[in-house]
Amino acid sequence: MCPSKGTVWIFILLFVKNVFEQEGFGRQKRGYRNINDIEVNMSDPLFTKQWYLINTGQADGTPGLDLNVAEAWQLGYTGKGVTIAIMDDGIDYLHPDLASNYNADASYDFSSNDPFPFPRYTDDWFNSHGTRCAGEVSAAANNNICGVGVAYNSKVAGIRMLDQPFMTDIIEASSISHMPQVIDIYSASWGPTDDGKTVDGPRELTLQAMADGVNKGRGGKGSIYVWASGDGGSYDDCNCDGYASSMWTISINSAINDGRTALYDESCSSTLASTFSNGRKRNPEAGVATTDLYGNCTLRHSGTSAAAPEAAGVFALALEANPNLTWRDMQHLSVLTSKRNQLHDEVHQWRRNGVGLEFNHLFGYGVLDAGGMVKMAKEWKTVPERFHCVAGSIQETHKIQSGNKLVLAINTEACQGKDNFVRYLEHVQAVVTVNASRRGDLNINMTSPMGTKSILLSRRPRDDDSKVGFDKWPFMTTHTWGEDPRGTWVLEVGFQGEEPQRGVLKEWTLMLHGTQSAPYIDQIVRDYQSKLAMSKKEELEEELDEAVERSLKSLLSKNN
Ligand SMILES: *[C@@H]1O[C@H](CO)[C@@H](O)[C@H](O)[C@H]1NC(C)=O
Ligand SMILES: *[C@@H]1O[C@H](CO)[C@@H](O)[C@H](O)[C@H]1NC(C)=O
Ligand SMILES: *[C@@H]1O[C@H](CO)[C@@H](O)[C@H](O)[C@H]1NC(C)=O
Ligand SMILES: *[C@@H]1O[C@H](CO)[C@@H](O)[C@H](O)[C@H]1NC(C)=O
Ligand SMILES: *[C@@H]1O[C@H](CO)[C@@H](O)[C@H](O)[C@H]1NC(C)=O
Ligand SMILES: [Ca+2]
Ligand SMILES: [Ca+2]
Ligand SMILES: [Ca+2]
Repeated sequence: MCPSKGTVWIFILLFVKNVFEQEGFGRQKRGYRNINDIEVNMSDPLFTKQWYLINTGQADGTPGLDLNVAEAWQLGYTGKGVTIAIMDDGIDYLHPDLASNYNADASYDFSSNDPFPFPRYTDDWFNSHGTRCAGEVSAAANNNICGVGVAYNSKVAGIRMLDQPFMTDIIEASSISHMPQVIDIYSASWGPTDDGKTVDGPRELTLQAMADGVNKGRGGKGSIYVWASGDGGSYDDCNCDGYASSMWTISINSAINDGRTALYDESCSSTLASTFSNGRKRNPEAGVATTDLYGNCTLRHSGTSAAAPEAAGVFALALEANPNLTWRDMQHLSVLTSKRNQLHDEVHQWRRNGVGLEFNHLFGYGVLDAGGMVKMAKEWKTVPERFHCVAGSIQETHKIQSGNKLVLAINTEACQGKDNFVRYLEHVQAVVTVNASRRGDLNINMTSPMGTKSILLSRRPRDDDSKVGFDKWPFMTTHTWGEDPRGTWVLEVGFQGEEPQRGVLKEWTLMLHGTQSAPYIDQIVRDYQSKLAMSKKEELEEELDEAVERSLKSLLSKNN
């Protein structure tokens, strides 16, 4: 009997994700290097305070809980040839730690329409955000000034766009589509108000700009949009933020230096991965050390704002390792190489999805691992073509009441037999129209045919909207990545909270996005594929074990 490609692939996925954790291999675990073996010596005074780069336990942190940049740097990747734009309140491009890496040609000021995105002065240094973010990505190394950027030889561009009386669709769209053949990565640490009651997202022009970016940017490989998941804390849900929850953005949450969630972290099913931000303790050195306005340095950058640029830096390292990576490759690499490490979320368990990928509702697939990412990026083959399937749609009205949740099912073949069959999932969207006497008390879960439950909407106690509800809102989940979408999807809609509520669901449309052919096989078992196809099940697993181990060895450990 010939095993299906699916079986092979599922097994490989399990293997890839577990290769660092399983016991019994005759080789060293990755990602658990001895801190004393890290031979990175920088003259920058803040370097040893940048625990998010190399965590040796500074500021009461957990040793080893970091971005593993040392490994990527040792392999020679420092961001050369990659440009990252910080879309923010400007950049102090005269800063001695930024000036040498500043890309003036790719910079612009959309807040005051000129080519100089210098921050506007205020007495309280309010407009320091962009400068701090820029330093995390591109601060120069070994120059005795401040610290070191994640991609310290990358170029940074300033796109000033947050500092005007109010935001417009045109400013957002212009920023997001600024020089897409020069800028590789756009980092955004902003979005709708984090008040726990806003439901908002990109408007028409910005949506179009994002779609154009991923389709046409970087010579068609797609602009990489990195987004902070938001600072609304447990009272907000980042799936109500249409920027963070977009499929075209990689949304990044944060962990603090001991692996816990930050108090301002929002959770949602669209977050892909995490990086680091400031601690809960008063210890000033538990913050994010970086450049600050007017040539200064700071130890106190914070928020998921601080997390997104770290991810942009890691992606710059990956792009240097392989400039061919598409916007989707970057998401696949994040899913495969991010680590649970020592992250802990007191509210949501870590779970495995139907193909064995470990995820968490707040941290996504875990913390980015720069070393793991560049090694995999180097050997990466672009994932197969992406397809889109409307798996089903329920458009009758259904009542919802407290104490009596609504359960709906869509049974789907995922467009099998048609050109747009989706067999291996990437993103899944549930487009929902629902109203409620109190929107904030609504909660919505969706379970995939392989049994993975995504929390699409959690209770938001401050949201007392009773009129608008959600109008064709695309709730997104990344949790079912790699799964086979064929079968029955279940949507559960209910109320949580003290007062009895009622509402009406008017639409649930299930949209599947992903590939028809299996990704990764080329990368991992290309030499063994034909042989494997002829093997029997048990032999298959044994052989695959060896094959994968050999391939992975060359793929992942070549440089050790
Ligand atoms: C780092 O480099 C400096 C100057 O080159 C040297 O004095 C110092 O001993 C080095 N430190 C380590 C840990 O290698
Ligand atoms: C910032 O730098 C300026 C000189 O570049 C210095 O005068 C000032 O004291 C610094 N401010 C802080 C808060 O460190
Ligand atoms: C990128 O693509 C080009 C053209 O397809 C190929 O020649 C090159 O080897 C690729 N580079 C990497 C690092 O995969
Ligand atoms: C929800 O929509 C239904 C049908 O359009 C309407 O009858 C009901 O009054 C609405 N409920 C709320 C809370 O807005
Ligand atoms: C959704 O899942 C959460 C977490 O497991 C649970 O607390 C909640 O009751 C569920 N809601 C519905 C409507 O099933
Ligand atoms: Ca420096
Ligand atoms: Ca938010
Ligand atoms: Ca996103």
